[in-house]
Amino acid sequence: MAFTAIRTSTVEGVATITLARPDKLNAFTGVMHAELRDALSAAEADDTVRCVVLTGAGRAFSAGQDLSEERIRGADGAVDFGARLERDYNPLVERIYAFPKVTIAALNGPTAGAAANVALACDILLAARSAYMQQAFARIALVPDAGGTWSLARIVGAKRALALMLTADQISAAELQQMGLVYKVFDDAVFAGEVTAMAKRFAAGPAMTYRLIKEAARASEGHDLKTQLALEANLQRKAGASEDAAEGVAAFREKRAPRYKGR
Ligand code: LHQ
Repeated sequence: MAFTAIRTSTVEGVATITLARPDKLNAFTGVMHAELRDALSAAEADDTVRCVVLTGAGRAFSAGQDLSEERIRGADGAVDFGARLERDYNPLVERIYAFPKVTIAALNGPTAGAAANVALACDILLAARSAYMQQAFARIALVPDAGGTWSLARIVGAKRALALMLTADQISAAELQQMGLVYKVFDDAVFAGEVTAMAKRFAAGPAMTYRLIKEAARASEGHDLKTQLALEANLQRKAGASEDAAEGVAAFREKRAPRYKGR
């Protein structure tokens, strides 16, 4: 596929999708969204892909919506930002959130506006030490979107989430880690290598079990304990019957590394 706003590569089970408009800090456009949809479909359909990494080219992850892109207008001719969300961001966030393979957002630099909340839809966020995240919306008199008003509070608590959204402060990688928004921070010089190492770990892991773990984690958002316990029993039944679980237990007994097949 010939992309213009992103780049993709697949190496050893890891599909890397790179937002690639570095001159504009990888700001999102309609074209970028369309290409992301194609790239995610390709990564989902390719059985050899076990892990997807989303990152940015150049010095930023992404500065969010491209503020110079032509605006969508409603039937009355008025600018309609809601239409942009409904057309592009909302489906993207839902798609990433429910993606059946492990997703990593690799924050290589500034991560602002909608880009921050697209990243938060990924399973694991890794950050370069120089990276920061900014719920930049209020600075330009906009409301946080792309799921931020939902996900932030669930991760950092309601009060901190509201402060992040109202202040639009730039939050350093170290603070992001303290707040639980980012799982690990690596020095810039080793960041790319560390991201690849973690992605490869997932690519060599039990893919079906990862899918079930994600299903359990996502479903828990709306469940009480009793419902979740029942779901866990069902998912464990599936995982326990998998070839990978038999291999995992055998490898443990034989004191060797497991060789997972993803089923
Ligand atoms: C940009 C952008 C950008 C275009 C940097 N657009 N060019 C969703 C749907 C519908 C409607 C509206 O909103 C949304 C949600 C959103 O995401 S709204 C956008 C939220 N994002 C922002 O408000 C962040 C805007 N960017 C910034 O504040 C700064 O660029 C940050 C703080 C991220 C980085 O600052 P610097 O490191 O100083 O870089 P810079 O500002 O010099 O940017 C470099 C270039 O990238 C520059 O272009 P130029 O031609 O002058 O070199 C910027 O204009 C361009 N750029 N963000 N979002």
